[in-house]
Amino acid sequence: MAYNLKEVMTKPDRFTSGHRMCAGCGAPPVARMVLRAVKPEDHVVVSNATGCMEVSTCMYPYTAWTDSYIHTAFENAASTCSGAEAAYRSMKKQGKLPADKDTKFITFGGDGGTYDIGLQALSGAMERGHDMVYVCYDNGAYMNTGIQRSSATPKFADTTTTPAGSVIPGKAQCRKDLTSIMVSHHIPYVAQTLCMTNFKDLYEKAEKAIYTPGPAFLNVMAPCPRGWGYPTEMLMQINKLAADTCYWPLYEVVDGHYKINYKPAKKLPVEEFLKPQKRFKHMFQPGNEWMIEEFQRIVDERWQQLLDLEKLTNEEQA
Ligand SMILES: Cc1ncc(C[n+]2csc(CCOP(=O)(O)OP(=O)(O)O)c2C)c(N)n1
Ligand code: SF4
Ligand SMILES: [Mg+2]
Repeated sequence: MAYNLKEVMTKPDRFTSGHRMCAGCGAPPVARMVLRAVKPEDHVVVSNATGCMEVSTCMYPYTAWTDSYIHTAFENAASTCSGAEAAYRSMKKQGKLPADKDTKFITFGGDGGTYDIGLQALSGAMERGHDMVYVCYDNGAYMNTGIQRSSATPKFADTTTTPAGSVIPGKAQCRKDLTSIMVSHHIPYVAQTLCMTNFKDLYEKAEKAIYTPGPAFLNVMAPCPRGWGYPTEMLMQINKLAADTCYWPLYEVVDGHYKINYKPAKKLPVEEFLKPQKRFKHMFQPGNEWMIEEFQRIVDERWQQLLDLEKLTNEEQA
């Protein structure tokens, strides 16, 4: 059925308002739209790694989650989810749970909890083939504890552990390409997305991830106004600029075949994405033009690689 935002918005909120995440934060719409993709009759077990999303949404005795919810430590969010999935499967076999009731297993983790600390658990759960979805909301730093760099932080970003100044130009290393790492696990569904175009891309990818049997991984860019330094009302513009500059390409990999879901009619220079963000302010100082040039080169190379992969993996199929 064609995507219809009005219909999607009438579905019950499984991630409710009243949470304490900041205004202009990119993470709450991710959780809300992913869970909207669950059929109303299905039940969900959510496992959530510690981080902004966890600490701000379930402050006892309140919770923003209407499904079963497990707060897990940083390093084992995926193991917790895969363990719950295995337990449900076993209980169904033993007749302890109704065979006709469908439960979906979804993990939410930040980039620190996913790219870095929980990577081993994530890799294991995906490789073992559990029927679950892992959603990384990537805000490019350990935001909850004060904006420390992670392996998802882009090169040159100013963070509290990579302060841009006369000694270093912000983060020295390139960001890890976790989506590619997950593709290398040869799981049925891997996708990268963000909130734009009335949430269509995110919703449709969440639906595919949740209803494709076996493991699936979604990497969702989720800007943070505190750590990125943009005005709160710019959230959706920042998302759009990330896609239009090809900084954050929207693509999916189904059984090894790449599909780029959004090819901007006019690919914008990456400055357009960098400029509204204070974490990249130093890149616009006279003498630092080389930083923007290098950032652009990295973005262009990765975009070209994706175009090549799309061509290559679909030629093979033809
Ligand atoms: C093993 C461990 N190390 C450190 C912490 C402290 N800690 C809690 S949340 C957090 C940052 C989480 O970063 P990320 O996963 O990117 O989520 P975000 O806060 O950015 O949403 C840290 C370092 C912890 N809870 N457990
Ligand atoms: S600090 Fe950033 S990631 Fe955390 S709730 Fe606020 S805006 Fe969201
Ligand atoms: Mg983070």
